[in-house]
Amino acid sequence: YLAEHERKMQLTKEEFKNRLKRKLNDYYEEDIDTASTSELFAAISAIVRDGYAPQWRRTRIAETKQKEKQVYYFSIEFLPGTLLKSNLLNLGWLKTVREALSDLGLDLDKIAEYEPDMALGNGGLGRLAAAFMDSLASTGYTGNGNGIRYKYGLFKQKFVNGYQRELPNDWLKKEGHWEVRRESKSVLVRFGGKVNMVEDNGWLIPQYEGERVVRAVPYDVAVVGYQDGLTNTLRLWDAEIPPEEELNYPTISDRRRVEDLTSILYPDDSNYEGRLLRLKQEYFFVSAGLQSILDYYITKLGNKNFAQLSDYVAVHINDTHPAMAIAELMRLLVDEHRVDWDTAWNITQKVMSYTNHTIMAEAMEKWDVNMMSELLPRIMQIITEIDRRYCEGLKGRVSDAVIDRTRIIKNGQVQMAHLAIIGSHSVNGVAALHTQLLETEVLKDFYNLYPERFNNKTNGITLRRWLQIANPELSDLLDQTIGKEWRSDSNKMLNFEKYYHDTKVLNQLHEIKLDNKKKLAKFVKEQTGIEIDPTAIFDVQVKRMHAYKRQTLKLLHILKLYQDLKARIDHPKRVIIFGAKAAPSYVFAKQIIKVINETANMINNDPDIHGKLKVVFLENYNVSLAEKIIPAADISEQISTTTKEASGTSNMKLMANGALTVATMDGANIEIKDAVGEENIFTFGLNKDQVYKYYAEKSYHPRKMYEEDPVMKKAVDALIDGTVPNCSSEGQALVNNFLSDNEQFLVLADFEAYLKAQEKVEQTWAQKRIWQQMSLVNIAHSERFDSDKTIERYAQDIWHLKKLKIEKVD
Ligand code: 26V
Repeated sequence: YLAEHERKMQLTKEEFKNRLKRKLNDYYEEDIDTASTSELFAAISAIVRDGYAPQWRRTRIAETKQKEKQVYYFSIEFLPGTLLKSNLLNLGWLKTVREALSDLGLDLDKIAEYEPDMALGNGGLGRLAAAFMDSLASTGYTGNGNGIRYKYGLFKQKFVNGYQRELPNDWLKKEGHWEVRRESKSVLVRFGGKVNMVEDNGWLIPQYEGERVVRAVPYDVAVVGYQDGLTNTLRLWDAEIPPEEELNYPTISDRRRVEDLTSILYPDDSNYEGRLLRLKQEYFFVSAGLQSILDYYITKLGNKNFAQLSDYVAVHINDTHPAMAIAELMRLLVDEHRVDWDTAWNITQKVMSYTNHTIMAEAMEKWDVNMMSELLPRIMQIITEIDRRYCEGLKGRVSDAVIDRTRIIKNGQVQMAHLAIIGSHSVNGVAALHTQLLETEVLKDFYNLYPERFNNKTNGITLRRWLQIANPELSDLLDQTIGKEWRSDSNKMLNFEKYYHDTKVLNQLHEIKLDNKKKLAKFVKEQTGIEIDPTAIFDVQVKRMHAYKRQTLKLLHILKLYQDLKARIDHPKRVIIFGAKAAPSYVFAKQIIKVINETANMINNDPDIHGKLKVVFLENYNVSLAEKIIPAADISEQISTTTKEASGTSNMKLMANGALTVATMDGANIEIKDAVGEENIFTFGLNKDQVYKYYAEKSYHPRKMYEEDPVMKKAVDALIDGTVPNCSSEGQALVNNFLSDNEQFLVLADFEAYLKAQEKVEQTWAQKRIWQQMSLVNIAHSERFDSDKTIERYAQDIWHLKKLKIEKVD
């Protein structure tokens, strides 16, 4: 193993070149000048793995020695993107390696492009989990990720005739993986069969009959902390047939069923479907994770006293998907380790904490009791008992109606959010407004019962990725102005505000943005053939395609601009850039994609408007594409219906890169406004009370708005009067939706206010200096959304962690 100082000091360019030569030779019998990009990538990633190996080992040793409490972040999604550059950055090697490669006539960025995104997540929730992994290691806390090693990541999106097509994302096929298979840490997970309770020494224990046993094999990915951070572990589980059970899986389809367990990531993040395979996945990774935690507790920590478990272990439930952890921990404690129920329940509540990521009713998980009884008979018994005791405990203390509304099992379904709240000591929302809505609306009954459990933890982002890696030019400017300390201490970014009147810095900001826009323009040209002008306003909306996020409001704005330009009403040059995947089964979201693509095609090819407006919908939005788009954005579109976006995180990334936000007062947008001040953001639209008033009074009548507002009418009509070609049925579907009294997202209600906000954008754009000043303020204040800070708050308030001390080794 390399010693610490060796790791840091001795990776000179020469040493790196030697190691590269050696690896290429050992692995492929190639030289640097004959190696392919994939071979170079594999060799460099191997050097990086060697680089963090000693630190990874030392972190593990320190953990067992110091026995500090550890958090296990249970999440059905982790979305790290690519790891080469972030591992290099965190090791402190990025600059050296970039320069060494450049000496050899090689380009690190080109080689890094080879790496497939680790896209084991849909969007915000999975990306947040990855950010938290990075921040835990970087701030010095031992945190472990626990999830699923999906064979196929989130689907690859293609457009064919403007329609979304989904292709498999076979990310494991490529070379140079970061993961390490740890077969010795495998555990067994049981499904189905019958359970009989039998007495054993006065203890009722379950006897299983005819159940299926699956082997969970962990693949560990190192999470390298920044500079002197720790190297933690993201443990992803794969399902295999246990060698000793081979005979019980005689047919191909039997075997296939085991493989299927970890084969696909469900690509829907908005609509709950009670699919059996999903339930299997949830139990699979939860059970495997908890078993390995208890194994570690018993063997490594040498502890059999489970009453102290919460002094050593925190388990975090990321949305409801892992909520079965509560029942599974009860099962392990009561059945396997013979802890009495009350003690076990006490331990479980102290160990577990839960984050809610959405208030959308259609995304709330509820499992059918029959399905669960069949797949997980013992777990269902345990949940039934938890529910029985919950109801009994409240009887006479609160009204029957409250008990009925909050209990876990109702109408033949298991309410997973209720299980998560009842079985844990902390429930948090992901932005101030979201938490407030949980307390006063969505989870009001629970808040009345357990106010002390509720708390807010506004989301954050890894500035390391979104600034240091994605925007090296801006990072350099920060170095030159405020010094380098911001890279490890984001508070220092506030000092950037001191340059508010510094013309030179403001101009540099402008130049950097222009440069990033040129790069993106080149990429857009290569990808789509569309020419875009880097001096135009780059107006960006990147996030999942969803009705509540209202890409449709942006679409209506585009149509209005187009109609103006056709009528010789001038506007500043603008390029609208979308990136968004739709869930494959989400028909309306796919219709929006088709209509936007046809609108783009029409506008981009209309000579009448002299290229003053362009619309670019880039395929396959993912973390890597985000790293290209976000540094080039002038405008950040955050236009969800107020109350619907729990937090949002693209808003934070765009802000950090100097884009100005156009926003409804939803999610974390409110906190962005608080940070930068009203004068440095463009806000608009209905507030939460107005939104709830429409719902309560059923007073939303969009057709009237449409009839009375000729500008709105004209923009909406463009979708059905033949203006936008080749999408009459999809256009009609959008219009029917806009005009329905049941349209929940109130698109037309915000139309006029949105246009006004966009007019203000245009006026500000004309005042270049003011624009740069606003941009500067946004960059400076993005420090507030550093996920290192978010993680400190989780560590203090929820998990009660202490930092690990890593001994320096010579
Ligand atoms: C939900 C569901 C519900 C139906 C079953 C499948 C499934 C899969 C994933 C999800 C997660 C959706 C929740 C989510 O991603 N929420 C987003 O979380 C971000 C991080 O907290 C937050 O910034 C976004 O506002 C919120 O939409």
